Amino acid sequence: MNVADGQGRFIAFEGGEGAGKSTQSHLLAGALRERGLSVEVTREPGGTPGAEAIRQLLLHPPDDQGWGTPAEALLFAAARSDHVNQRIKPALAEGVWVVCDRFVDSSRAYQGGAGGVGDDAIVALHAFGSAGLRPDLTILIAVSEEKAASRLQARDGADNDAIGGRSAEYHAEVAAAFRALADADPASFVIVDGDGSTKEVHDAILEALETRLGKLPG
Ligand code: T5A
Repeated sequence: MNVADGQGRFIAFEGGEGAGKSTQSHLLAGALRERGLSVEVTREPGGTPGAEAIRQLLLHPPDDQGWGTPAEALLFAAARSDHVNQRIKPALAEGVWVVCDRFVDSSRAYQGGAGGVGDDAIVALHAFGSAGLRPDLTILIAVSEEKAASRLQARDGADNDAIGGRSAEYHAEVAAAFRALADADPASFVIVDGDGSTKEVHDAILEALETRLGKLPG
């Protein structure tokens, strides 16, 4: 398969906090642009004004009680619906590549898995809100707990949002849920080792992308 066919592709990055998703999203977008492709980088929750407003509510809830997991799942799904319909689908329709820092598999791992809402509920919300849109490829960046913790400590110190600040057990369940999703659906996912240097991880991502989607131009 040749990806220089003028059609957009939808690439999502997944993984826990500090895995390097945001860093690698921008590096991948740069590499694709160098090859003459038109690329948009976006993120979840967020990516549109409405979804960015919901992001604030989710990561900084208005009261100490925070959201219950079902409400949290609904808010993520609402943000995603807006993002998909206002931004992702129109970009893909114009032949633009969309590189997204987190997508529905984050809801499946956090709210569905670690939060206990269950996968069926998340998939049903996604079917309703976003017509079940799946990325062409989901890149799961897997890092050791120690690496992620030391990167986050170096960047954020003790600063945390409402979800990032949850217990180590919660985050271990998230990591296990991501791994289980990827193992169950190898056609959708590629798992990349994120423990190496930024360049090593970037090179591994480019190689995986070409193996799975086809040779890039240039
Ligand atoms: N969430 C999200 C849900 O619960 N359900 C959902 O459906 C969705 C969509 C979002 C939160 O919401 C939750 C998950 C999250 O808790 P966020 O801030 O958007 O929050 O996402 P985070 O994953 O928390 O973002 P992070 O920035 O913490 O993680 P990244 O993007 O994986 O990491 P990145 O690239 O910013 O790198 C972190 C630090 O490490 C360095 C970077 O320079 C940076 O300082 N770094 C490296 N250092 C050495 N070697 C490397 N290879 C490095 N790669 C990065």
